[in-house]
Amino acid sequence: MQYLPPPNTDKVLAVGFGTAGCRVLSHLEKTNISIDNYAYMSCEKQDLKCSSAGKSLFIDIGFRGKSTPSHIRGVAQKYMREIRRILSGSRLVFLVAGLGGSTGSGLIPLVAEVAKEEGVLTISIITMPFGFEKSKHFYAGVSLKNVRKNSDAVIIIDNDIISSDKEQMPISRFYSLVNERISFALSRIVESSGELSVGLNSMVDTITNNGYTILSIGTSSSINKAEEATVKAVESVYSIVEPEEASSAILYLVGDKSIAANELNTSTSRLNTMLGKGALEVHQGFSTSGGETMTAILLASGFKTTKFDDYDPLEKILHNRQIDSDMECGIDDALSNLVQIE
Ligand SMILES: Nc1nc2c(ncn2[C@@H]2O[C@H](COP(=O)(O)OP(=O)(O)O)[C@@H](O)[C@H]2O)c(=O)[nH]1
Ligand SMILES: [Mg+2]
Repeated sequence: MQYLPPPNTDKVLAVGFGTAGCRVLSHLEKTNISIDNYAYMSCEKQDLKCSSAGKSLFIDIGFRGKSTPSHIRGVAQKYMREIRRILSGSRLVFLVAGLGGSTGSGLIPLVAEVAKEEGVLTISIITMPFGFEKSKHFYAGVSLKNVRKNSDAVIIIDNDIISSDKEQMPISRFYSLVNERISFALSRIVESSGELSVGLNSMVDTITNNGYTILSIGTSSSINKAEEATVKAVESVYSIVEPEEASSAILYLVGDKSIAANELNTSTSRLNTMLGKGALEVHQGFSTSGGETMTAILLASGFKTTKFDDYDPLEKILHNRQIDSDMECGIDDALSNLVQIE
């Protein structure tokens, strides 16, 4: 009997969930990054308009005012066949969501679990809520833990950090700018272009290590701009994780044609003194297609915990002992109020 391989097993898929997930993914789609297929899933039809050529799956929760992540996960059980169909045949999937709301926080851990069952390498890319969005922290913390359990790698983007220099900007432009930055950073690392490229395979190698990965960006126009941009990117990470826990990193510099070899050298040496315990494995890339301002894109990886783990108060009380396998279920409304009386 002739052996026929399953169709499209070499494909790379990206799926966006909820409002933030769909918006970030649609920005990424516009960068022409080397992703073969796109899919969008949400309970709000508006989010699915982000999709141009991609597939979209509307999860119909009816007309409820406020929903919860576990309720949405429950409704999504009816769509399991469609979800498996979207995932099947992919070698690698990027799952993208903004945690803290109900849709993304509910769906991303569920789909990560299904992807694991289907044997698809799963990289979750998540944004964490702003510091002022206190009522969103609990759902985000619980979801983050479940995402990690079912993903081969988790890239965390802190909305506060990625936008820290743009707080004065009108809110209508704000999310769009944040999303542009995220997709710019990820596409530069994944795409195999520039004078020295990193590429998808090296990225996957660097971040699949059972720890969290943090994405940050630093910019500078000073004389030592490569080094200063690098230092800024690393310092952002300090507020989220324990820097010594880093085991690997990707540093990608984008500047103009005046980047000198020794600048790359100094930036990497500086990175080694600031992250890890002297044995940081650094992957470097650079491109001279940018402007006068130097941008350092950093993916730092291997962190066992982050400040966001404290967003789930149950974790501290129970120390990894679970009430049941779907912990939010039934108690999530009561517990989301806990955050507000801290
Ligand atoms: N980076 C980014 N974050 C967003 C965007 N839209 C919403 N968020 C944040 O994402 C979190 C979840 O919100 P949302 O995506 O609306 O929830 P969901 O639709 O229920 O999954 C909140 O902390 C928002 O501040 C966006 O376009 N970009
Ligand atoms: Mg929404």
